[in-house]
Amino acid sequence: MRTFRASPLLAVVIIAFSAWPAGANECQPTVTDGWVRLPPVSMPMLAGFGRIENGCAAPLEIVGASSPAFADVSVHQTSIVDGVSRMRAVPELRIAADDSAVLEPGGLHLMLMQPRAPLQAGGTVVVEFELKDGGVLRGEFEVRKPGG
Ligand SMILES: [Cu+2]
Repeated sequence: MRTFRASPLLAVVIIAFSAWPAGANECQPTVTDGWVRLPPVSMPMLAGFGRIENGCAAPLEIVGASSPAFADVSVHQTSIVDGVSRMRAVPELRIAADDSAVLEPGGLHLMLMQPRAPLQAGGTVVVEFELKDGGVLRGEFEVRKPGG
């Protein structure tokens, strides 16, 4: 294989195959186990839960969210203050490198306001998280009946 070292094209191919898949796999944060809680009666406000995993070497900074299925989406944090459950908006959610954020009832959640159409159990809602660096993280959330 005397031509091996002399081929610039082969070198480019090797670099492309060794660098590209690693970058695509390791440095793309993901949304897993996403679901939206379908209330027993129609409500103007729903909650979404799931897990945002940041497998990147850099922190993930979420500064906004939107969905084609809702007029307004924001990240909220529920906490108990003086025995009363309250929630506040989280304008910037920072997830450290190799860490994840869990959105669950009673804690962090997505606040989904004013559905554009009635949601059906088993359906999917897409949410796009807006990142501080200008990127977008897309997540899918399954619509579930309470207790279902
Ligand atoms: Cu909320």
